[in-house]
Amino acid sequence: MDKLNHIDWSENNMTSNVNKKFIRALKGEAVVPPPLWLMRQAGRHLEEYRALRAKNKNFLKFCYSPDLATEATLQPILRYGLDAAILFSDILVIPDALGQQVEFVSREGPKLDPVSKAEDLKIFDRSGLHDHLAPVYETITRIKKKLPKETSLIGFAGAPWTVATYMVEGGSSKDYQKTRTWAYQSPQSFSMLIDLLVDTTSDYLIRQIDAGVEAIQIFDSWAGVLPPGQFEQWALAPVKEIIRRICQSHPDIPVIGFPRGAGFQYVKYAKEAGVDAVSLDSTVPVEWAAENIQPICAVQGNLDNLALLAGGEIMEQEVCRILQAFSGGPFVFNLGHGILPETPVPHVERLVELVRARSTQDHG
Ligand code: 1CP
Repeated sequence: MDKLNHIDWSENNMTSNVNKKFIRALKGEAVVPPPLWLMRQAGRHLEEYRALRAKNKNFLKFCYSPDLATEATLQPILRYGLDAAILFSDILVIPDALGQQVEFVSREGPKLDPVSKAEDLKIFDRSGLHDHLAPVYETITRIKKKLPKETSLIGFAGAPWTVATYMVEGGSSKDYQKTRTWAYQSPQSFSMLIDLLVDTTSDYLIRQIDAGVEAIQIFDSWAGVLPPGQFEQWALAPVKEIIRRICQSHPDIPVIGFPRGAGFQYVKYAKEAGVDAVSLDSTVPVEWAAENIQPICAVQGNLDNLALLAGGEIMEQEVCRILQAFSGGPFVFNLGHGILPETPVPHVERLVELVRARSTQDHG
């Protein structure tokens, strides 16, 4: 890992955030070459992660172990020297902290004891939220002590809509039928669940910032299944309210919104949610986004995670296309969705090399 020699590993704590490449790009600067991080950069594509994870079979316990979560967060930084680290945790710690039964079953994914009506929400108890999530805040403190000083730390949460789908469906879903039917048939009672998630998610993110994260990403992985009116009500409005609350106490912390699959609605979201940046999934045409979104806010994305998995010439072409389209404005290089576990490490190394090798002239 010779390439790490140039990195300054002195304590990250006292460094001003605003000079970091990643933060500058989120605040609207066209940084060349663009800062780079990858969704799910920590995780199963790394053998060191698989080895660490083998030490704790229970995924939630793993997330709540400051030692293990700190190490998992730092692993991709050590290996690739990326511009931002993302806190190792999961979006489902919120239902877990509220008292819903949550379990991660190996090879099947998350399983929750589902809720389906207003009455069911009575089991949720916000009083112990921060005690339950204290290990996450402790993890942030530890990461900050170990992170290279030019690397930013991203905190995150799931958007209320996406977290609600897991709480109502009882796990991953193909059609979100239960959640969407509840939202159509009884919007008042469904909004009680969304409001609860707005309250807890805002508090949780504010605590993450207090503990030291320098930017926030809000993952709305399943926003794309909502038609326009529903998107506005259940994806856009709750995220807007969370960002309003974050801004009240921390006006300078940049927020990235990721309404995955939002299509044309990305524009409305970029204009109205209060985000500093939007993360674009791989279906968004880059020229369209450069013209219609980049003038509103910074953009992040949008390499197809399967192009990264495939590697070779096609990956190189795709990386070039994205860099060319976005090089004139504020941009953070990333994938359109998380790294797949089967992705070979040399493909990621090549990607980092390609993005870093770019200069303004290359795009001229
Ligand atoms: O076996 C394992 O080790 C678990 C695999 C895994 C990992 C590495 C899960 C289970 N979660 C995570 C970590 C994680 N999750 C991170 C931090 C690591 C990083 O990004 O480097 C983050 C930001 C998340 C966010 C997350 N969890 C999202 C939103 C982003 C996205 O990918 O859309 C979602 C939807 C989840 C839920 C989740 N967590 C894990 C699984 C299997 C699932 C279900 C995914 C699905 O329904 O398709």
